[in-house]
Amino acid sequence: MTSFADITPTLERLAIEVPSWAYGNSGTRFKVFGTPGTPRSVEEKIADAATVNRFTGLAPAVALHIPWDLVDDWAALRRYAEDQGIALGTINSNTFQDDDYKLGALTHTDPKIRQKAIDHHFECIDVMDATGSRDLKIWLAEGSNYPGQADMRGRQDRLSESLAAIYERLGETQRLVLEYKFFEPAFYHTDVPDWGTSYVQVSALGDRAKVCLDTGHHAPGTNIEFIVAQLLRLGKLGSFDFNSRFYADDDLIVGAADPFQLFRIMVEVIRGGGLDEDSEVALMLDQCHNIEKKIPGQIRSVLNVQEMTARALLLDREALTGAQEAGEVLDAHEIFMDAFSTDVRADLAAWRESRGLPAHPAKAYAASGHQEGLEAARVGGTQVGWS
Ligand code: PSV
Ligand code: MN
Ligand code: MN
Repeated sequence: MTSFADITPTLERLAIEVPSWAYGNSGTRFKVFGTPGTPRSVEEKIADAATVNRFTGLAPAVALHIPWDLVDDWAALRRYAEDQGIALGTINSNTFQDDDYKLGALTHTDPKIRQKAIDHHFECIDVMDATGSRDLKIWLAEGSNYPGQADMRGRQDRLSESLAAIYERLGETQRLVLEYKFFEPAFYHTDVPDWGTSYVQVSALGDRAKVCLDTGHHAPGTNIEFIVAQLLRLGKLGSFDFNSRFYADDDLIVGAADPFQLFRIMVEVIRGGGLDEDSEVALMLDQCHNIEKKIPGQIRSVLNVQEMTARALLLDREALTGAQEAGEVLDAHEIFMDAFSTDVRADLAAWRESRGLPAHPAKAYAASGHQEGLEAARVGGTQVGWS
C-alpha cells in the first residue's frame, strides 16, 4: 500500500505552466465578456500568474504568446517575472490571425508566405533566447474546408520543409513541440490533425522535436491516456496543454468535465516516467476563463491537476500488476478505482500547510482581498484579451 507520505516527494516536483492568455479577457465568437480586474499589459498578466503560484506553489512558469505578449525589452520582462518568483516558459507562435495565412502558413503554396511564417518562428526563437525559454510550441490553424480545395499530400511535404527550417534554427537546449488538433478552423482536412501526424513530422526533425498533446483536441470518446502511453513509450511526449471539453475545443478548467479522465491520464504519465526527476514532459494549461474570474479559475485548475496526480500516485502498482497478470479483471479494476476514489483533500491541505502554503488556496485567495485590490486598481485602460 502506498501512503500519502510516500507520494509527497513526487508531488513536490509537480509544476504546471500557466498560459498568459488565461488572464486576459476571452469568450466565444458570440461575445467576449470584460471582467473587472483583467490585466492591461503583459506585466499584469505575469503578475497574475505569479499570484497563482504564490497561493498554490504549483505554477512556477508562465507561457507567452507571440505577438499577443510582445514587449520591447525581453530582459526586463524576464527580470520582472523572476522578481515575482516565476519564469517565462513556453513561447507559442501564432500564424492564425493574419490575412496572408488564410490558405495556409507553413504549408502555403506561395514560398513568400511560407517564408513569412518561418520568419515569425525565427522571431519566436529570438524571444526564447532572451527569455531563457526551452520550448517553442507550434499549433497550426491550417487545413482546407472543401474536398479538392488543396493538395493534402503536397501540404505535408511543405510542412515538413518549413518545420525543418525552424528546427534548424533552435539552440542546443531548445525544443520544438508540435500540437495537433482534429478540426477547426479548417473543417474538411487539418494538416496536423492527430498525434500520428505530429509524431511523423517531429520524428523527421530530430530528438528535440516532440508532440504536444492538448486534451481538448480529440474527438469525443478518444482514449487519450492510450495516446499518452504510446508517446511516452516512444520518447516523444513533449508537453501537455490541459483543459476540459464537453463539445469542441472548449478550453474549460482541466478536470472539470471529467476528473476520471484526468486521473487516467496522470496514471499513464506516472507509468511512463513523466513525473520522474529527469522527465522533460512539460505540463501546461491551455485555458480561457470566459465567465469566471481568471485567477481563481487558474487556482482551481492547478489544484485539480494536483488532486488527480495525488490519487494517481496512490495507485497500488504492485497489486495492480499482480491482478492484471493473474487475469483477475475485476480485482484489477477495483484497485484502479480505489485509487481514483481516494479523498486526498485533507492530506493535501495539511501537506500544503506544512510547506508554508495556504491549506485551501482558493479560500485563502478569496479572503486575501487581492481580487478586490486588482479590480479597484485596474479600472480604466484597455484590458488585454485573447486578441
Ligand atoms: C487553438 O486551438 C488553441 O487553443 C491551441 O490549442 C493553442 O495551443 C492555443 O490556441 C494557443 O495558441
Ligand atoms: Mn493548445
Ligand atoms: Mn485549442
